[in-house]
Amino acid sequence: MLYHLLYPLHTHYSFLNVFKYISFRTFGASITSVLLCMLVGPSFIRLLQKKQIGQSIRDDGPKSHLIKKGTPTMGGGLILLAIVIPTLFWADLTNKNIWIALVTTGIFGLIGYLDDYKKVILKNSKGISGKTKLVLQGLTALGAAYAIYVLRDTPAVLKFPFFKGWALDLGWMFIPFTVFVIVGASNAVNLTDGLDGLAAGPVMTCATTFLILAYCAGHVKIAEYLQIPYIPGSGELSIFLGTVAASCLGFLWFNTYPAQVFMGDVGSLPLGAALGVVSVITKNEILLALCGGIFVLEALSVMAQVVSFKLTGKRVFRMAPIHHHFELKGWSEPKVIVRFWILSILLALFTLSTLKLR
Ligand code: 57M
Repeated sequence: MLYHLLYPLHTHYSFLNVFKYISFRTFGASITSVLLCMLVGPSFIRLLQKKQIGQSIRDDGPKSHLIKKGTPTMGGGLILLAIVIPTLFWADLTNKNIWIALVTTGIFGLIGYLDDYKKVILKNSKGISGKTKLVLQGLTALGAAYAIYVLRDTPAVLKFPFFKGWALDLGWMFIPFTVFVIVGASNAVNLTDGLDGLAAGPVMTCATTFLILAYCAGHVKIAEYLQIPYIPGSGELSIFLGTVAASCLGFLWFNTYPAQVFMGDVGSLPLGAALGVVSVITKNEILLALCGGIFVLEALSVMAQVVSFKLTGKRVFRMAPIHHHFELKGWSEPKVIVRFWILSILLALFTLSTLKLR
């Protein structure tokens, strides 16, 4: 909105020319997002406490989690506010990528809200059924995939890091592949959100990494120099990703160990979907799996545990997802969290290095 209101005035007030720059508006949106979280956070948490929106704790989990009973949850509503409002405020609202990312994130947030509402407020521990959740996520991702496919400016190909010349033409397979990426990313972040700040940290590093990737892909000269696909209009996604990273940073102020609030599905599902949809628009699906390696590890640990238990009756891990395995090995919760953050930062740095490695 600011872009549309103030940039046209640069002919009269030259300093307003700064609103033309994506970099400036990304910083503006990010700072707005963090401040929104920090300022609104305390009253948001008090509201959750007043409405008794507290986490119930399964008794089959790590015993150390029982103390967390009643911790306010659904704090993801604050994250969504800190993404949507600053993006609407600072981004170019004629940019189709901004709307695809915002609408997808918003609908996944609604799906998460419905699940949390049923679990926490209606006290139905199952929430909405796994099948219903998957169908709603699939339909939303299908809409996003169709919009990206129809509105794309470049061929629907899968790009590979390190092999810049390679491009796999997906054709109509682009649609189901995109659905898999968005739904997979959303649920992987959801599974990861099982320790204080364990999801927010890696989402922050991934969003920051993709902010840089989106900026490069949207800049014709930089894209040419780095030999990556030039995706017209993808640079504007840096503003959206800046709010995703900044909202996680702001939320982490309250979600860090010992957490005052959990994000709930209303936070974890849209955060994963946001990373998924941006990775498809910028043709970096494989880099998402690399940068989001923590999410991949968490999801694979569950798959391995369930398959192994079903086939052999034996567990691969002491408990899945893998963060619980380390807890049961005797690592303190902060130790598990910070070590996963360290791995996430290393994966982000390696992901960025692929821009130059070819
Ligand atoms: C998402 N939710 C946390 C919180 C958060 C198939 C199976 C692997 C599914 C999985 C599952 O239920 N996943 C759901 C993870 C939950 O967090 C809430 O959920 C939101 C995210 N969706 O925002 O509202 C618990 O996580 C802890 N937590 C924190 N700090 C945070 O900042 O401490 C969350 C955020 C919270 C709190 O304790 O209650 C979760 O873990 O459920 N199931 C599991 O992950 C369970 N594992 C399991 O069953 N493993 C089995 C098989 C099926 C793989 C096995 O290993 O044999 C574990 N989770 C729980 N109890 N709660 C272990 C049992």
